[in-house]
Amino acid sequence: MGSRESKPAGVLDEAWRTFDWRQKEVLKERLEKFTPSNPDVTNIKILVAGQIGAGKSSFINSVLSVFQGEIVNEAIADTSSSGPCHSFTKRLRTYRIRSADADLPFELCDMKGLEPDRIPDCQPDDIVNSIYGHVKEGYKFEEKSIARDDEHYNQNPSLSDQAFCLVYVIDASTIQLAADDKIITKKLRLIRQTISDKEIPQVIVMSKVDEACPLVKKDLKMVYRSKKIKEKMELCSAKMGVPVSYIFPVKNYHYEINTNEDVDVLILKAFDQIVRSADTRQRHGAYNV
Ligand SMILES: Nc1nc2c(ncn2[C@@H]2O[C@H](COP(=O)(O)OP(=O)(O)O)[C@@H](O)[C@H]2O)c(=O)[nH]1
Ligand SMILES: [Mg+2]
Repeated sequence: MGSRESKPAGVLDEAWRTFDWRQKEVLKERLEKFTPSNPDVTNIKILVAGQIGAGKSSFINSVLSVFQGEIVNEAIADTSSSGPCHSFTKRLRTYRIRSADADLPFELCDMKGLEPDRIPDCQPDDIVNSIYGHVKEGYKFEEKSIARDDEHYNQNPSLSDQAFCLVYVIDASTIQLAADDKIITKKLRLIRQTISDKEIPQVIVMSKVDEACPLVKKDLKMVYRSKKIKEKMELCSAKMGVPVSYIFPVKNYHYEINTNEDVDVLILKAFDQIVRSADTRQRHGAYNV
């Protein structure tokens, strides 16, 4: 009361991150024209990790959708078609990003199996092996990690086989202020310890911002003015040890039948940062493993 316009509770006066909602075409075009700066590289591989249900498949679908200009459900179709009897079947799946008329030099790998207590489940070793490029597409993760004589074991991974950005998808609607540490499972911690000397960039995609804040659900543009989202980002940063500038809030496509400008631009902004981080790391050469 008293103010000219009543502002709903939880809305900050100023956006906590400056964001140009009209940059979609600029970002999209830049990514469509992108070529890896290391001439020995044909594509940039990005690993997408996170707990089951966090929104990994939806994020991959959303990136695919933005570039296709229509809703794509490749990654989700894969999970649902495996059916309940095969829900433990976890294969390494890679998704190639395509624009209207060409394949783009980006590959997204859906890393399944970071569920904290599920057995059989893939091993941290296998995820590390996937980062280093030792695991070939289609490999089925088992309880024990990949053997060196397995037909899917790649002895001599090229730069394009190795992943140069690790993306964690974290569900904004379930991050708690309480001292529960579930978002970093023991496995994730182990993986991070193992690769800590490799300087692999890490980007966090904070999904489901619509579910986390009703203001954002009503209007996605409120994402950078929502107090709740700001707090969740800070919490996420503290828990994961990743600077807030490497955390990107998104709403994934999950039930829509058409793409939408606001959803697209947030997805593109996250993806642009992922690609640029990966490219910078890749310029320094392969992991020596
Ligand atoms: N409201 C909302 N739901 C989402 C979002 N992203 C994913 N979901 C839903 O969350 C559930 C799990 O998503 P999924 O991509 O399969 O997670 P995954 O197990 O990490 O691959 C699905 O029911 C999705 O429809 C989002 O940004 N907003
Ligand atoms: Mg999935």
